[in-house]
Amino acid sequence: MRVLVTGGAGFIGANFVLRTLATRPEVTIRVLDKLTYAANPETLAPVADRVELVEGDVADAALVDRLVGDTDLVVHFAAESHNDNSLADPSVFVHTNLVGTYTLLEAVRAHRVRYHHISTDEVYGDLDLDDPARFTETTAYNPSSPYSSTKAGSDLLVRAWVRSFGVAATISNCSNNYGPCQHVEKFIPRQITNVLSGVRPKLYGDGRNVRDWIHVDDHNDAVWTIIDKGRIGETYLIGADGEVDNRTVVETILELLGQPKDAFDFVTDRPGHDRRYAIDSTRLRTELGWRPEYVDFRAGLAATIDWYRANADWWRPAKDAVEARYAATEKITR
Ligand code: NAD
Ligand code: TDX
Repeated sequence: MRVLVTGGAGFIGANFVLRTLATRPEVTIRVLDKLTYAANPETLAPVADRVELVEGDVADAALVDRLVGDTDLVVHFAAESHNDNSLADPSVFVHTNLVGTYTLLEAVRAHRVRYHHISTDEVYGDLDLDDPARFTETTAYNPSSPYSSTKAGSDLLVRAWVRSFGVAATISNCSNNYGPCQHVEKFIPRQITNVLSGVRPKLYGDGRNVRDWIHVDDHNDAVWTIIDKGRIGETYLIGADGEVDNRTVVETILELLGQPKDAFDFVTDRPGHDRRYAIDSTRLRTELGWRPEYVDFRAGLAATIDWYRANADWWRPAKDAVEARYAATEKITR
């Protein structure tokens, strides 16, 4: 089976490539990635002789048409993925997340190729801290940021291409991922690498916002479960019952790294900051039989810390530029 993985040099896509090659000998992989600031081709170095890395844009129709015409399956991870960046400059989010997805859909439509669309729980907006509800496949879309609204738009394009043109697609909306090889701009790697660099972790707002954490390998196993067994045209929510507030995450990182639990700073809140995300993944579990392997968040976090400690060469080159970008707008509040 020939698989085209877009965004395969980014965090989740690269983990998908590594895990797929380790577990599925029948699969050959080609990666299409623009190699933006978020990519790190070093992640793919261990499998460089088994993966063809094509540097290019998912919105390049001629290139995408050629690559899609030569594959059995497209798994579309490529995106501009960081909310804070989308507040500073939404334009690339519209280009990659909307025009890029449209371009892929036209190619899979023309070549009648199976397509799996990677999306996020952020399309559903947010929940109050005391709301017992969780997101399901029927929750109404209500995105808050330029990032999440372009992801929501991309999901709707997929649904329309399924219904109008009979494209063979599935969609998954996953909660917050953590694990090895995540860019240091994101919350967990930023705080781990801050502590490893002797810098205090930075908590937005009051630190009470809740995210529903899932290990990247569990996400990627769920993606294969949906590709193997999912119903065409359906959406599946992926989550591992991992709700934790941000302050607890930072305190756990500090504790695991032998620092006082209060050795962090509160900083300016993110504009429009979503309060809470929570996934109900009953459909995926009951219909397709998926279960997460990482059910102990603290243990998964400890393993992730070990990875960042052992792989400073991987993250150090990006760290200073990321912190300089944050420092331009971030003020310590208490
Ligand atoms: P990432 O930012 O780490 O990686 C994105 C990759 O896409 C990078 O390698 C980048 O170079 C590539 N890319 C960007 N623009 C491109 C373009 N125009 N053409 C080709 N390649 C391009 O992102 P991630 O965290 O790995 O997220 C991957 C996917 O998973 C995204 O679709 C994201 O919305 C979704 N998602 C992420 C999370 C999470 O917690 N990180 C949760 C749910 C869903
Ligand atoms: O320094 C920080 N301090 C802080 O308190 C950073 C970078 C973040 N935060 C907070 C904001 C969020 O409440 O931590 C939480 C997680 O932040 P991010 O890592 O930026 O993730 P989030 O905005 O929740 O979005 C992530 O999950 C869903 C991914 O970046 C998206 O691509 C995915 O769709």
